[in-house]
Amino acid sequence: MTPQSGSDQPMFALSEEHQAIREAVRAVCDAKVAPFAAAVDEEARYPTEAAEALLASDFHAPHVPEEYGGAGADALATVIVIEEVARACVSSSLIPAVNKLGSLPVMIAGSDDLKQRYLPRLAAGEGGFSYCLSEPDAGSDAAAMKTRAVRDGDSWVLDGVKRWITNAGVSDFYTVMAVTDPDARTRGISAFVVEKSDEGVSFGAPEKKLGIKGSPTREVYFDQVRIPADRMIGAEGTGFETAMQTLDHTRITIAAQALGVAQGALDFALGYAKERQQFGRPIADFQGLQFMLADMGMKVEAARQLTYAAAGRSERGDRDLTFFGAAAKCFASDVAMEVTTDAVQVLGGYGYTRDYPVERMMRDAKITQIYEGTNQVQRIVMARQLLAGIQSEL
Ligand code: COS
Repeated sequence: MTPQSGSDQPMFALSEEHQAIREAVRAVCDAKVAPFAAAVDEEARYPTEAAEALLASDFHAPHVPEEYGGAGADALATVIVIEEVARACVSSSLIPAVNKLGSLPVMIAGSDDLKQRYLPRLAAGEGGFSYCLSEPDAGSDAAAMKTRAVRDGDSWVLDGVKRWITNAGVSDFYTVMAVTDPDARTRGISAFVVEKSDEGVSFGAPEKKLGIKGSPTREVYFDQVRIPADRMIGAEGTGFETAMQTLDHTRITIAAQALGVAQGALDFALGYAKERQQFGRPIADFQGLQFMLADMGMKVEAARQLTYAAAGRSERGDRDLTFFGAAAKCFASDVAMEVTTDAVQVLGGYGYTRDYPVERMMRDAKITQIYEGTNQVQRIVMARQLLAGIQSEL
């Protein structure tokens, strides 16, 4: 019997809707994001132009479902949005990526009331959403957090410090993981929504970073922050599980950033190689360069296929999502580092200067190997899934 796909749609191809989303985002990015990327990096300033353009076109938090006033983009469409923004400016791609990261705990485990209270405001652009898990001494070992939440009548009172918080100070809403039972380790952690305007919330100085300089990263301080008990996300003690489930989905958005910046570097290197003349002809004529470009293109495409396959798992909530989320993030970010470094090499001395965008892309790519879990943590996650016998669901 001959296998049939059962539709006119070619197998493993994007739908017309997904292709249309890519074209729409690319048009916005070409006009309103790419032209400011170098200045945003140079001045280490918030990408205001990109933020406004993404909001105006409903790409700032595309994952919010339509029932809450959002664009209702599925996981693959959200990946495409983030990929395309990152192709132009990685700092700007953190706007849709972190809005998903911060709000997903509410979508996964929050009460209907919490969803109604926060998701429409996020969709309308009335406030961004950040995610507060890491602390100065709790990075890879996230469960070692010390931020405390203590029940007092109808309130919880939070005390502690979160570190490496993307869009801290810019976002109005924060998902905060805090210890509610110090004796129960991961089962003694709970998740809460904290607002920037809550008394006792403040922010540290912006970190001086190697890359993604347009995306503010600051500490968040909680000094006796009293919030109503109904701001807890899900049941008491489920915060760590919610945090890990969230990362299963959002590590794919980091893969999308990595894919986007790698594609941006490849596109620039291809154009340059055709223009740049040495020994009386374009350097693209030389096989040594052609082999590099071929490897770059091959790796980008492999990263894309794995990332899109992972997005399908995220959308369906497949059993093998944890493996695929970690694999896509790890693989695509390693590819991004290799491809952006090779792009600098293709441009030679010019690539090493800030007159060209590839050194920025190389610096920006590095963070994708580190945040939302280092690639060493991703390998721990993958190995545990393999050893637990969780098979790929083709
Ligand atoms: N989905 C649902 N539940 C999960 C889960 C997942 N993906 N991963 C872990 N859990 C649950 C486990 O099932 C376990 O529950 P029980 O106690 O009921 O058995 C609990 O969470 C603890 O899991 P585990 O024992 O694996 O926790 P560890 O302390 O060993 O931590 C790692 C595991 C290292 C994977 C985790 O701490 C991690 O991902 N660290 C990196 C954090 C990170 O990405 N930081 C970036 C912050 S965002 S920039």
